Amino acid sequence: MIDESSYDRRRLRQWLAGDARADGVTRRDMLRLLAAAGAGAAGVAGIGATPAAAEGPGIVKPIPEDLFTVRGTNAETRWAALHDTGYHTPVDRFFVRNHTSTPVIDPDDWTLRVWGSGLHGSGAVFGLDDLRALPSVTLSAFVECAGNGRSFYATQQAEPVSGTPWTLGAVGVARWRGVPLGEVLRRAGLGRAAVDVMPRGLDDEFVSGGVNLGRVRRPMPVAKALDDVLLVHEMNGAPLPPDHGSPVRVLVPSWVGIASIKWVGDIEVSATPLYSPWNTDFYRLFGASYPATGSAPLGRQTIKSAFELAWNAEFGAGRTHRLTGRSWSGAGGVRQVDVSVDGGARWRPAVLHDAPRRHGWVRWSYDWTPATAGPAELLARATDVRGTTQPERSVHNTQGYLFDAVVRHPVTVV
Ligand SMILES: Nc1nc2c(c(=O)[nH]1)N[C@H]1C(S)=C(S)[C@@H](COP(=O)(O)O)O[C@H]1N2
Ligand SMILES: [Mo]
Repeated sequence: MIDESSYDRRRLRQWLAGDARADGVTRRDMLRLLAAAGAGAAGVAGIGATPAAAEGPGIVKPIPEDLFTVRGTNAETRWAALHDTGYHTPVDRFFVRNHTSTPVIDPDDWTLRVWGSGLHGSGAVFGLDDLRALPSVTLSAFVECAGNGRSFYATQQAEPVSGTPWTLGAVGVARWRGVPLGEVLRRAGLGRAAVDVMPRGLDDEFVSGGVNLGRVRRPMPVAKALDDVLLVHEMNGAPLPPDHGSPVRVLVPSWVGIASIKWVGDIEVSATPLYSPWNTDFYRLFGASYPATGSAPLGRQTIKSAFELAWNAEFGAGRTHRLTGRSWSGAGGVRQVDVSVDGGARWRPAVLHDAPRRHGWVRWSYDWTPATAGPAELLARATDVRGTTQPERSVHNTQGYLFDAVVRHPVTVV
């Protein structure tokens, strides 16, 4: 297990000593981080700039209205569209989160360069065939945006947040196949001095608030890179599709989606700590409940539940309806789900259709016979294998990350 706050403090000490690199990170961010390392120092409580709006989503696959809600450059899965699907989310309804747009990369031209001061020699270059020739493993895991559920900070808690106003559809579970990142790093000459590993995407540079932040990239500690991270070339038994990172993406199981860099083109392995805007300005928690200088960079996802239902779905009174949904947690599998059909007054257990699964979700169902016509609120509350239960309220952060509270799902009984 990586202790992220001690990791962060160590990096800051190294940066102070002139040992850390931070290309594309502003002086303001570094000052904020340095203040975070000191006890109670005043800092700038910054809100990361919101990604620039695009004219339309640069997404390659069809994104029909019955399956997706378009949000800027992104497409959110409609939960009702998952109702009749199996454990894995089909590609035709898997959410897409793009900082810019999907690049179309010829797999024959693609290479992965592994380089940096954390290697013995000059590094290595892998083509797709080289990568596929290495031993691959298969893993079912969710990819979920750190901001999934963000809109409920505003709608349920009356708290403003910045960023894409996702409901609960910025998550999907796929069957990924790929090569352990550790295998590739070792073949590239991983040295004992390596501390950080930073994959970078081949998509366009990301411009935010008029500032070019460069290509999407985010460092992770070398211990995490060697643990369970994959370089994925297949999704649900087929070559990785363009929108999900073709030909190769990183998969960091159970971590916030930004860690799983798509269209990876190079990986820096560094003997000195690395920073990028994606672990300084973005993907940290800022707000009244956090140090003025922000939390440690986000790692694991939180716990959530969703009904496989449209908002304001209609149900006939006096008949029995089988409600279905899914719950998941970045801290291990979900072991129990309780449902309330009366706005949270009484709770009864749902029937689970999957055993708790690390990195995955559990499907569940609940039979409901509404007696009288009128509006109702359905609630689902998960408990994971560590005993963590979804709270009634989420602790606010300015960028609306890691929403974990029970969502109140409005329906109408007719
Ligand atoms: N190169 C690159 N990688 C990226 C992104 C991106 O815009 N560019 N978006 C990240 C974010 S914020 C998320 S939530 C996931 C989304 O993965 P998906 O589009 O396959 O669902 O990809 C991550 N990897
Ligand atoms: Mo994300």
